[in-house]
Formats: sequence, C-alpha cells, structure tokens
Amino acid sequence: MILISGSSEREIVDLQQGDYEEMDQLAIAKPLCKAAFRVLHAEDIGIGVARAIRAAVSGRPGGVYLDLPAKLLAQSLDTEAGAKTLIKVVDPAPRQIPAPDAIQRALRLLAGAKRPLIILGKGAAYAQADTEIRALIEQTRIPYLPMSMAKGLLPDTHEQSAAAARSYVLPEADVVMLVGARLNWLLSHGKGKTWGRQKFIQIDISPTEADSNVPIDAPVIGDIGSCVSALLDGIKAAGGGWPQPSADWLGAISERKGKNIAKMAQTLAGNPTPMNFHSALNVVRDIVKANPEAMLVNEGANALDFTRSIVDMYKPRKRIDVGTWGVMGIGMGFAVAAAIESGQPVIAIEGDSAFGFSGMEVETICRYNLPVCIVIFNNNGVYKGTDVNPSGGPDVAPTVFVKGARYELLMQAFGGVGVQATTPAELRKAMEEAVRSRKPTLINAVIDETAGTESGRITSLNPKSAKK
Ligand code: FYN
Repeated sequence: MILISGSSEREIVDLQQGDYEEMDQLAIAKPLCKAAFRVLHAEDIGIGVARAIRAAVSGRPGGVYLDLPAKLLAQSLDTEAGAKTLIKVVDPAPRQIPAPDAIQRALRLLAGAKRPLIILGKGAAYAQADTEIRALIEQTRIPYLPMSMAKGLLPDTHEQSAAAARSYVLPEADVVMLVGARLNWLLSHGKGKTWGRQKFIQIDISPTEADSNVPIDAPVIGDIGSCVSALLDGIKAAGGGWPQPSADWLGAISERKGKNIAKMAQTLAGNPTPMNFHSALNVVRDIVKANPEAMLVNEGANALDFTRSIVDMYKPRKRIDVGTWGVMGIGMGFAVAAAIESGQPVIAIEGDSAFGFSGMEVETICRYNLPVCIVIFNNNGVYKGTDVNPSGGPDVAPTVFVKGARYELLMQAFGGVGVQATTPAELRKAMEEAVRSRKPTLINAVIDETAGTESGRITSLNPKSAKK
C-alpha cells in the first residue's frame, strides 16, 4: 500500500514555527513503513511514485509513505515535459530465483522426513503461486496447515489439510517446511510445548528471516513461485523414487482430524437459546460455502478465533483479518477496500467491540452503495457481557457494553438494511438476502452474553501475576 499525503511547509515545520497542521510526517512515517519518500519538485513526482511502487511490491511487500509538501502542490509543469518525467515501472516485483544448492539442501531434508508438515503463511497467498503450491502439496502428499490468511489457498476441505489436528501435528512433525510463514508469535516462535524437535525448511523472500527465532536447517531464499517450482523440478527428477510420508503419520493425523471434525459437527448442529458463536457461525459457514467468491473480513477476539476454525474458505486470498499484529479497527476499512477492489460481495464477521473501532464507516459503505454484509456478534461486551466491575460502584465492568445495543439502527440511519437476528434462521435469511441483493446490510446477531472467554484462543498470552 502506498499512502500519499500532503504536508505542511517544510521551512516552518523544520524551524518548528507552528504551522497549520504542523507535523514532521516523513519522520513519523519512517520507522513505521517499509520506505518513506518526499518529493520537493514537480518534475520528481514520476521518480517518487516509481520508487514508492518498487519499494511497496518488490521483495517482501510493505507499506510506503510518499510525502508531498505544500510547496510542491502549487507547482506546475508543461504537459509534454511533465509526461516525460513519468516512469512506467518495468517488472516492479522481479522474480528472485533461489540458489540451486539451497534447493538441494531442502530436498535432502524433506526426502529424509518421516513425519513432514508444510505450513502455508499469508506470504504464500500473496505470492499468487497457487498452482505450484497445490502441486507441491499434492505430489508430495505432505499434510499442511494454513495460517489464517492462507486459508483457501487450497480449499479448507482438502483431505491433506491438517488444520483440525493442529495441536497434534506441530509437536509431532519431524521436518516442517514453512512457505511464506514466519515463526512469530502466531507459531509460538517455533519453540516451547507447541513444538517438538523438528528441523525446519523455510521458504521466504527475505534472507534475514531465517534464524529469526530458532535455527533454520534449510533456508530457501527467493520468491515463492520460483522456490516451489525449483523444488517441484527436483522432486520430478527423482521420478517414482520420491519418498511418501509414512502411513503411520498420515493415519494418525486422519484419525485426530476425524475426531475433531465430528466433535465440531456436533457442536455446530446444536441450536441453543440464546444463539451462541457456534450456532451463528454454522450459518456463516454455509453462506460462505455457497458463495466462495465472496470476501470474508474478520476481526474480534472470540469472533475472530471461532470464525477462523469454523468457516471454511475455498478460494485463495478471500479471507482478510487482523493479521500478525492482531489489530482491531481494520474491519470496515478492509470491507470497503475489498468491495471496491474485488467487486464481490463482502461478509464482515465482527465482534461487537472490534466493530466499534471503525463502525462509522457504515456511512462510507452506504454512500458508495457497497455490497457489504456486516454481521456483529453482539454479546454485550468485550469477550463477553457478564463481567462484574471488580472495584464495585455503579459503573459496569470495563469490558461490559450497553446491553441490548441496536447496532442495526446505525446502518438504517444511512439508508442501508439493518436487521436484528436472534436465531440462526433469522441470521440465515438476512445473510442470504444481503448477498443476493448486494445492499449494504448490518445484521445485529444477538448471541448469549455469557459466550466467549477473555482474549479468545490467546488467553495463555495474558501476563500472569507472580504473586501466588
Ligand atoms: C481447526 N480446528 C478444527 C477445525 N479447524 N476442529 C474441527 N474442525 C475444523 N475444521 C481446531 C484445531 O485443531 C485447534 O484445536 C482449534 O480448532 C483452533 O484452531 P486454530 O484456530 O487453527 O488454532 P489456534 O491454536 O487458535 O492457533 C493459534 C494462533 C491463532 C495463534 C495461530 O489463535 C491466531 O491466529 N490468533 C490470532 C488472535 C488474534 O490476533 N486476536 C486478536 C485479539 S484482539 P487443537 O488442535 O485441539 O488445538 C483482542 O483481544
């Protein structure tokens, strides 16, 4: 993403003389962005934009800031001379071919594995090397785990997906191949009880990613498409001699998966009153299955975690969520962008707290009549709605919201469709209608206020008091 912004007069900002909207924006952007540039002369705009494009999309993609101070905005150029300063960026994200010895090292390690596992990160999804990645997985028959935004790279229903046996495969695998996935907090930094004594192969476009948390036995540096193609060539060269994962390994995963999926099916089939995360998500799961082209936006704590494991994705790059930093407030901006960029219906599954961070964007959604269906899981609070103020007094607990809030009226206020749904049947009807009509819709899905846990699936990360 490239953020282009006007900024105050340099002379006044630099002498801190107190300009209108004075702020040293470039300095603020620098530590946060992959790159930040300032253009001071109109004839340099072409160069500035070209540099911004290359920085944003080459290598590991990242956000770029382009600063255009007030003085520049008033400059003019002769049209013809100006046209000559523009640059058509040739090959903005050049392929980066992996070293042949790195490929051989990785192949040797993989061939010796008895219990191999592939982890697909969002880098694998961004790389748009879907065919190669699928071929690698299917030709090697190695089980794989998709990280949140890699869901759908292969359909989540793929028989080799080990998502439903996650806590079994991570410690048990003997060789793990990371494809565009970093060993950050989402993967417990590659250590601790989540993991066993596996060896790692890591495919990444950034050479400094290897060894960031634990030793990487076989780093493969390059763009994912080129790296996976080179691995496939090596596997092909082995002919029928390429080893398959052990039958014990595949059998054990299949057994655990089967049990978890059956248990999940049972929970999803329940129809409790009031509705809970599971009975509501059972509906969302069906709607996404029936509309695999739809974009799914997801933020919250429990609303995020339950949606990730319950709602299957069928196509690549259809799920966008809080990402590596677990940031709340991204939902409505993502929904607007996803609707405009893809032209597809957007389904935004939002925790009530998460929605509050950027909820006024319902006005933007209505202004541009975007096909966005927002579903708010309303349990009257952050995590849940039944916490009690620990310090007493008349105020509610910090995590408790106004009870029975009518979020759907917000959407109605701007001419969109607002629906309150208290049962799965009402939710289903409203979602089906929203996707069919493509009208801006907000569904206030009222769920059990006791449903949800503090921090959802990441409660274990909360600091624990040393005091016993
Ligand atoms: C997964 N699972 C399933 C299925 N898919 N069971 C049955 N059927 C299906 N289809 C099981 C899976 O085996 C796990 O059980 C469990 O569901 C959860 O799976 P998930 O979500 O893949 O795994 P987990 O452990 O939650 O993943 C860790 C994580 C994730 C850190 C990658 O929690 C994550 O992305 N968190 C982001 C949280 C975040 O950013 N929150 C913002 C909060 S903001 P077991 O195998 O039994 O473990 C403010 O609070």
